[in-house]
Amino acid sequence: MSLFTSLPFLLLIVVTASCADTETENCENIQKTCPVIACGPPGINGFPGKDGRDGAKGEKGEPGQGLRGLQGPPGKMGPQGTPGIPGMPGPIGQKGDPGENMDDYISLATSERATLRSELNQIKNWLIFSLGKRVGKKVFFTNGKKMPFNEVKTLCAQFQGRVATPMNAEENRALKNLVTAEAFLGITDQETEGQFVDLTGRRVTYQNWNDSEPNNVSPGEHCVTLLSDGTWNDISCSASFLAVCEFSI
Ligand SMILES: *[C@@H]1O[C@H](CO)[C@@H](O)[C@H](O)[C@H]1NC(C)=O
Ligand SMILES: [Ca+2]
Ligand SMILES: [Ca+2]
Repeated sequence: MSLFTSLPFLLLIVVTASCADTETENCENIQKTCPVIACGPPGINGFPGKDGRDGAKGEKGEPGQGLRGLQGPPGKMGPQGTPGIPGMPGPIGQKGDPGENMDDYISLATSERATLRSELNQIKNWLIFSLGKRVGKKVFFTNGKKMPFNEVKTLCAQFQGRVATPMNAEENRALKNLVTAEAFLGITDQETEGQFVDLTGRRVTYQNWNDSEPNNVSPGEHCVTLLSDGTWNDISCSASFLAVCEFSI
């Protein structure tokens, strides 16, 4: 609202304030105090002026003092959410402490070894019971086949054994009880006629020849067999007899 347009309204306020003592007061008194204004009948009210400017914003009021209501019951549970993506793997942990006592492992290994040895011995016993003959720390096995002496040597070597070589009467008896046919022994006089050695070249100290053996029948007999009564005979190495091997146990 401009100053000019508001001037008549301001003047009117001044007049009203100055002449507000009594409504019925005579205009002569007004003339004395308001010489500028001509005396006449009062004018009719003008139109209301335009709205004034907005005043300055007031201060924030005090918070209201109404009573707070009681908390309501919990709402219904919502639907289950979808599972999140798996997290990243965590860092590798520190190396753990060493085992409490190495002796535990050693004693475990020792007991396992004892168990294995025991089971292995049991299996050896089954084999000897059904197939072989044990005498001292030696066991005799035969495959029941007949072949020349060189083949018997090769066969026994293939199985980490040796051609059966009785070293005393007990071993000779065990061997005789095993076989059911004439069998080669690991004894020859191939190197020196009449000088019988085992397959390591040692002179044999135990011998059990049949009557009038060894006779080295022409053209020469340089191998030895065990006869059915347990006595020995010198014979040709190229003839075929039962293969029997001996193994250490
Ligand atoms: C042992 O030799 C004797 C006499 O030479 C012979 O009669 C006998 O049959 C031989 N024993 C065996 C088991 O061959
Ligand atoms: Ca001979
Ligand atoms: Ca002979």
